[in-house]
Amino acid sequence: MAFELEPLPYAYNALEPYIDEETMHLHHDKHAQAYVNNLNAAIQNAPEFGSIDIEDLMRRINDVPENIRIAVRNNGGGHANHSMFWKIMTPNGGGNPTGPIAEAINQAFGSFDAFKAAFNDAGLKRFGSGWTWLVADQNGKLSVISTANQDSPLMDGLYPIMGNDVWEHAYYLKYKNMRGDYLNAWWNVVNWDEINRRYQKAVGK
Ligand code: MN3
Repeated sequence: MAFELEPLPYAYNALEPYIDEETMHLHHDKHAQAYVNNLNAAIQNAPEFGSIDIEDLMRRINDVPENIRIAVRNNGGGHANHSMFWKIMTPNGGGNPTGPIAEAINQAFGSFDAFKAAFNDAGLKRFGSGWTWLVADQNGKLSVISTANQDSPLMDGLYPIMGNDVWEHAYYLKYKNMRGDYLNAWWNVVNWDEINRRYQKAVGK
């Protein structure tokens, strides 16, 4: 058994003009593929971890043998994070949130605008590479956090409802050093249907 990179659920140019085609090719076919390849290489000698769901693997990171734990944390985290990332984006996405997540965001943050500002701020302030997240804890309480590198919120018992990748590979070709512009533009491709699906999975509704 091995982990596999799923194809993008849309064309490489489908998120234009917000995310360019060349970035999507490099990001998915090279960066995301490398996490999968490196993860499979790391678990070669721990095959009991090769046949579990990638999210469960992240939850159980402390059960992974110590000699491969850092490789699994980095590359398994990369695989888990990107598997979510492609799906929570869609052409013709964006706009105001819909469904249960809209209500939950208003309750937790006061308004969609306040939530967006907190999410973008966490992404902007992440020094170096990492992610900005909307997560739910085990009681369903929502918060915005940021993680470094490819660390997954699942390792801390938090469910990643949505996250944006603030590694330079996600935006540098088009946005150069302007991470804030990328963070703002990204809301135009957000897939609220998928985010609602993840929210309901997180809170069991
Ligand atoms: Mn990435």
